[in-house]
Amino acid sequence: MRILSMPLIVATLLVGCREDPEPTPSDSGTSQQDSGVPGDDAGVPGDDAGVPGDDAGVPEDPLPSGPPVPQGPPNVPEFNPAFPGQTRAPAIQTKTPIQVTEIASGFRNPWAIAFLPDQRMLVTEKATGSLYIVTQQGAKSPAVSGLPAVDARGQGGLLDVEVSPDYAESQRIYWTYSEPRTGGNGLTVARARLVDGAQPRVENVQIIFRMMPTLESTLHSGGRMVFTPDGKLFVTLGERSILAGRVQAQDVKSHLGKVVRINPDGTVPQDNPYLGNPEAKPEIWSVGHRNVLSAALDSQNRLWTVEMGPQGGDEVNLTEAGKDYGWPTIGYGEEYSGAPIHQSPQAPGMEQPVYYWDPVIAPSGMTIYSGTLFPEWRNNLFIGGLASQALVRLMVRNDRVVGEEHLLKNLNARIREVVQGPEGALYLLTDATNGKLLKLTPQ
Ligand SMILES: [Ca+2]
Repeated sequence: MRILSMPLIVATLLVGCREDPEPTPSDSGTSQQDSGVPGDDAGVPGDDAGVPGDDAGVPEDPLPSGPPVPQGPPNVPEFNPAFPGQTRAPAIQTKTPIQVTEIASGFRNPWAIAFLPDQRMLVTEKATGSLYIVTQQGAKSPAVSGLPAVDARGQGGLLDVEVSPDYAESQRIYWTYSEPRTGGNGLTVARARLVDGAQPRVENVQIIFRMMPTLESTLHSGGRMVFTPDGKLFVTLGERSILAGRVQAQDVKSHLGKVVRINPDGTVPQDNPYLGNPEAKPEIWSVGHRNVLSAALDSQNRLWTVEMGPQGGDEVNLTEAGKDYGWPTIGYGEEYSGAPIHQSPQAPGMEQPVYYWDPVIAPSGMTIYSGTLFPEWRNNLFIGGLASQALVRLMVRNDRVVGEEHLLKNLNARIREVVQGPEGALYLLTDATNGKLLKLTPQ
């Protein structure tokens, strides 16, 4: 394990991070143009935003003001935000000096981290379909045996992993993957008992959810999972990118382009929002998503998601039961070819994102900070940025984004995953053929 201050780690991390596979169209976003013009001021909240913060009774600092994070011009300048602060919030800067520690490296395109009760980590590798147990000192187990085969092409492979809330009794873990199937592939959720030890394995593998219908596509798998304190499991899904899938994002007879909510055994909670519609897939929680790659609960246990949008259309959504988040009918972006997708970014009956990026950050992974190591980060959203090669921090007040920061730009690394460890540090994975597991603590 190496402990490096921010300037020193740059040289270390430059090695290997340029070996990335060619980004897929929806990952590629825009090239980074830090010298670009700040853009218009549409995202700057006005003086009317002097709202109380999340923590009642705690005096808040004044809301940030000033220019946004430097970024290129918008891809779709003709679309205007629905409200002030919906994009290009004022740039903010973390005051606490950050120490970046490299715990381990040599992961081939790692995707997700989950913490075991003893602070060891489960780490998935997307393309190899391998799962590892990694200690805080960086020791990596042999690959856990017994996981089913994955369709590793494109954005498929082994994706998220979660530790069951009752792990101490059950030793259960959950994972998502692109499952090879007759007629194509699809996002599947499995669970099993982890048998720990020198040669770890899983036993009693059970498939608890299959995204349907099966289609032949290597794109837009979604795949993030979030357990809730009331014992439910959210799973985020994509619409497979191909036209046959994209149109199903609005179709409740299909799982494509949805967030779903299931019980941990795969059965349907009896308060799910579409149970009154006999044609609807009963697992559906929300509709109209493109490719949801980030999900986390806030301090009120509400589900926030970030979805990979088209060119100029990544969005943050407060993802509520039975609501329609618009894709592909509305949105702020355009096709990567530059062709228009939407007549308008807004429509009655469809939800507006809390925030969007044009140009995109290419999001993946998210945590909402609740630790004590960085008090200034409390309740902030942290989102991994792929094309943006940044850890994106959003300051939120009253469900509006009031400040944005792009951290770790000097690493020049695609950030795939960000999770908060039990002690309040942030843990990251970089997306590269030599992917790294990093830890952020105060210096
Ligand atoms: Ca949307």
